[in-house]
Amino acid sequence: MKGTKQSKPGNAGETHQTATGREQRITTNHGVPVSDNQNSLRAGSRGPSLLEDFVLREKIQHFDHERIPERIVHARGSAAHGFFELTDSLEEFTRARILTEVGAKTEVFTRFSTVAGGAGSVDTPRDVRGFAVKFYTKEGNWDLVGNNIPVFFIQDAIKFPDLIHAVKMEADRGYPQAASAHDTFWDFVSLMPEATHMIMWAMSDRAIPRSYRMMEGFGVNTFRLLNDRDEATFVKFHWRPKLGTQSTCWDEAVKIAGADPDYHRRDLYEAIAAGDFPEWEFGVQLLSQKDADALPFDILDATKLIPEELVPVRMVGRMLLNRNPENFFAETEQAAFLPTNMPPGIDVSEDPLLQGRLFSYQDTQLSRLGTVNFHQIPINRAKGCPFQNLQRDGQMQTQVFAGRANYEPNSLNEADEESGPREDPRGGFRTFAKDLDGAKVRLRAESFADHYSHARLFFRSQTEIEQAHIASALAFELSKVALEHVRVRMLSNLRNVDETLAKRVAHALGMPLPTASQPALAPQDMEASPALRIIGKYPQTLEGRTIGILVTDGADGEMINALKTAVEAEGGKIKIVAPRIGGVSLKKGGKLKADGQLAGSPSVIFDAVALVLSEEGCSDLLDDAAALDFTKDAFGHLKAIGFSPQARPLLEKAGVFVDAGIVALSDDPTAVVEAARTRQWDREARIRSLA
Ligand code: HDE
Repeated sequence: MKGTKQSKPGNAGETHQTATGREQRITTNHGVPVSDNQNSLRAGSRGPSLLEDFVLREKIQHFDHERIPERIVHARGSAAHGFFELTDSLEEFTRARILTEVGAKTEVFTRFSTVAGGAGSVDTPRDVRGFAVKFYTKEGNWDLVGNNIPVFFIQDAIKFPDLIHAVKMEADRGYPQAASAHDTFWDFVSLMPEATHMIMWAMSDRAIPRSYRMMEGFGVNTFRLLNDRDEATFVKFHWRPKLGTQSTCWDEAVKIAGADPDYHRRDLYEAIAAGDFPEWEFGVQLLSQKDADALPFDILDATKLIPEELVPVRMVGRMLLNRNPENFFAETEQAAFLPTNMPPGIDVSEDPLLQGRLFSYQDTQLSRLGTVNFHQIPINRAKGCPFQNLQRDGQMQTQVFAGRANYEPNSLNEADEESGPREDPRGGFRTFAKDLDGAKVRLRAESFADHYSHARLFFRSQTEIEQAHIASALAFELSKVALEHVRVRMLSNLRNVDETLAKRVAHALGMPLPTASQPALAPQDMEASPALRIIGKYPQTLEGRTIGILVTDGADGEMINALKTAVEAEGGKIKIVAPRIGGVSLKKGGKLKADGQLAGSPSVIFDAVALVLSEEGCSDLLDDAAALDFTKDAFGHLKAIGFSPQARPLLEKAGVFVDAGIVALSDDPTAVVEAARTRQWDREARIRSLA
């Protein structure tokens, strides 16, 4: 039998030493050592493979089954480990120890996600973002499964499958992926006026975040806190990012999708790996039943928010994410978040959206993770408080429960046998004893009938720039809707939100303004809530921001160094972009390594840029579309641009005109730092026609 043995270089010995010095050899799943991981067993060196080869079969069979169904919503996500620390006790309102033990640190696992796209879709579509936190508390897991938008599209869980069917790729054609700009989504929401408030948020810059680290989080639904005396207080949960809430520009988000589909995933992973741990403050809005009754809307209706100006957000804790998962599948993919995971002292409200969620999340894990024992997967296991009950068996049971005590009550202890755990009437989870009466009905409460006041409140609370972005996003999305009657219906609804908004969108679409639709309840004007804005609120800092420096051969190394020092001193990062990945030769000699090659590192992936070019280098770049796009896009996306004097011709060819964000580096290479702390909002009206 002729043939040679194919083996991997460096793997010639019988065993392999790992980095930690442990001797390791490959085995089958059942522990049998494998002698050859390169060649399958075959009849002769060129003959067919043999069924007998259990090593090959096991390996391929495992591979064939390595995927599990992706989440039906929120399929694409990224997560990190960290901790939660309470800074202010809520003892008066709750007996949940996680909210009463000031200074105690509780492990968390937090997953951020998009909603509509599949697991392999891009990170930057216009979409809501999931913000799910699993707290491993001493009294069992608490999953606060929220979003980056405090309200929702629908009031009743029974409409959720319709909403998701409508937004996901259309049933016959299988597209568009991860996009709401299509017929079926707008058909559905235009027929569901209750969605209008959420539409305002989804069309705002909140739906195109700059980073997972720069998003607010909200529990959305109203929950209850229960104290020792079982007295209830309504609560809304909030997360506030330390870096402020920041967004991309729409054109930028679209281009990032091509330049780096993993933009948010990479950003989170790299920040944590570099020790820039993202942090959020944790806050609560607390309301008694009396407070709730005094509000002009129903707090059980998830399409409404409670303006902070009416009920302030009390900051009581913080969350720091400081460890990346070691295995994406085992941790991020297998994490199962359930709104029903609540420690004693936290309880649900009668919000009909939340009520449906209480069923769905537990249920969906059965098809996703395949077993009722998904709570035994390490990422889902209660850590602060090991679970013990009398549930037994089931697929993938990993625990070996000893003894006969799998039922209760029992008196096995009287025979000196293990008798198993017992209920805890005082310390265990208790439900708020809400008085209920009334007939069984399928009715939407009258207090849910106002569909436009909060949409109006949100729109009118925005800055002018943010209003223009909402109007433009509506015009963009509706322009992708081929069914004209859907566009008309949406415009009719918008007239109930704000007359000028409807006019602007109609004008941008080139359509006449239709008559307003008839609202179930006439919208009310509410006091504007500046807290709902983003612009003007985030901290002016380079923390979390990256400056891309485009360099060529002959670039001024001292200028680059001075800029680098200034940026890093403020907590920012720089990345060197060069025409070739090998880097460039500097003016005074020496090489500068590149972090990215120009064509693969467009300016959309940076927060600000600098062009540090030599005269010859600049002249070469004048005919390079990548260099022109780098410059033009940085300008178009309202970014600061620092430049060496030799870079002027490139700026001119790219159509850049001078404003506060265009900064010469010749006198002071650090001069661009101030402008790089934010976007140049004032530039926008001069370069883009917004609706
Ligand atoms: Fe979810 N949602 N949802 N949702 N949701 C899921 O559960 C559902 C809603 C949210 O990172 C699913 O484990 C219903 C609101 C997040 O793993 C599923 C309704 C909010 C995540 C499900 C809602 C959310 C999910 C799919 C209407 C903000 C990702 C996979 C009644 C408060 C969690 C899974 C993660 C995931 C059902 C509405 C947030 C199908 C029925 C409102 C962040 O069970």
